[in-house]
Amino acid sequence: MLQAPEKFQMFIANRFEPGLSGEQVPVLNPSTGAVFAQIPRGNAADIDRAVRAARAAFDGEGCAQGPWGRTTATERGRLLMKLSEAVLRDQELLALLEARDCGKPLKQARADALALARYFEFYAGAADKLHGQTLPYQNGFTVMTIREPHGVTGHIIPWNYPMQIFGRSVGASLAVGNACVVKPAEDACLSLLHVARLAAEVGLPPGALNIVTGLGSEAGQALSDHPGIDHISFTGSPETGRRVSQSAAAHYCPVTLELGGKSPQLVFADADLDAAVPVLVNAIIQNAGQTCSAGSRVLVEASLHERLLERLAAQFERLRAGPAEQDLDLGPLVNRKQQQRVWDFLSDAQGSGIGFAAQGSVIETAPEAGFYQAPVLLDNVPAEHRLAQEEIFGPVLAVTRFRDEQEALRIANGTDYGLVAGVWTREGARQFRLARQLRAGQVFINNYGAGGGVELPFGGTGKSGHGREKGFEALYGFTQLKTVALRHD
Ligand code: TXE
Repeated sequence: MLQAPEKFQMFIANRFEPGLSGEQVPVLNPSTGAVFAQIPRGNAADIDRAVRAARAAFDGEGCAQGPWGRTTATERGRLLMKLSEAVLRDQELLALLEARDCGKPLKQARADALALARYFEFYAGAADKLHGQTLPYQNGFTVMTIREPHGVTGHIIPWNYPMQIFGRSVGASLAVGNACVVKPAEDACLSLLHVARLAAEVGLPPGALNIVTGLGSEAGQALSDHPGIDHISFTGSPETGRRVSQSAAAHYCPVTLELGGKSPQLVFADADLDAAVPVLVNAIIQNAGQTCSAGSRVLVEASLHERLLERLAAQFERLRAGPAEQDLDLGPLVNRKQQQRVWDFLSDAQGSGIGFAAQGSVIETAPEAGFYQAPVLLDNVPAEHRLAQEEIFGPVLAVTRFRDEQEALRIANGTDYGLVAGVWTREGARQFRLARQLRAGQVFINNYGAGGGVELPFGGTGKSGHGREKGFEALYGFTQLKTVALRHD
């Protein structure tokens, strides 16, 4: 018997609510293509209610601060620590929700839940360690700087790593005392609604965290337009990022943008291939290539090309994609649109005579209506071709040859993006030279962290966006600096 789709609700001021329009958005399981849940189709009025709840938590009435605005840094740290523990307790449930909602293999979904707990833990510890300074000035003055929260922050979260991106942005923002309004992606919000339940359970006051579900063009747009929002952090496509920036600019709202990349890994002839090959492969198949920091280009020194290609091809041939719960190398892509996008790039490769050097497979029992894509290794992709220039966001790795270090650098820096880069070489001076010259927010030498750990600042340049999230650095972005000059002579 067919089960009716489960109905989820949005979260405003610590209450789950259906949304004012009463309309729903269907939620598909990417592993089967079937609808299994519904979420409220939030609109501008729902966003407005959420912003008001957040403002009441932060500002309170009249001149008094609200219950969240009044919390001390230590209290916020303790709450975040409790939230981290609650996430760990419910890790398996969160992983199952995420696997069903986004198609992630279970081990990836579990790792994401663990990372979410780790973000809350990290920012719990950081909450009361964000200091201002005292500054030398004229005689008879004491001058200090104070880091203050923006007030109410908006968070537009994509579907590829909902828990991790929520953790890095909402965790840091709550730690410094902002109240948050979150608009998760329509394709992936169920795990975050459970985290909201946990936030209320551990004692976050009503309005400190609000989640409005719905479509990007409606709820997301309304959030970026809302004048009650004091800062927006957005992760998603460059096109939507630009639109969000334009809307925010209309009310002078600062924006942090993380817009993905076309991250290169440079492999020189002296590289340790045993160490490099599994990392190169994982950097493109993790989350089926739907990772902003995916290592989607391998640039290889010509003399190593044949040997490296052989080893990459051998690994690609063994990769298998299948339903999330089977926990194979890859799950499905998130939706039909993403699958079509990858197909378009691959047919372009065929049309341009770019060779498929190797392909993995989709297991035979995978449901036909699921959004599967076998991993593909493309060889000799010209550096100017759109396959080497544009973000595919699927399990497609483009290999391009270079003659020498200068050419490698030119190709690596030759896209509009600049998020992450990897370098594989044993030569020390070259490691340093490239670390300095590569246009990227993160450079990994003889490893590749796909964004790195919770502790490492992350963000890009150019079309990859601006601002830094993660690590202690994120706390600066979620605060503004006030200078106080006190005259006492
Ligand atoms: O992104 P969108 P899409 C890239 C990746 C992918 C492509 C398209 O290349 O193939 O973008 O994905 C919300 N105002 N990345 O179409 O539209 C939307 O609801 C405010 C890279 O899914 O940018 C979702 O919550 N918000 C990336 C979020 O924006 C709006 C992760 C992202 O959706 C909005 C995802 C609007 N007008 C995609 N329209 C990364 N950097 O990791 C949509 N949204």
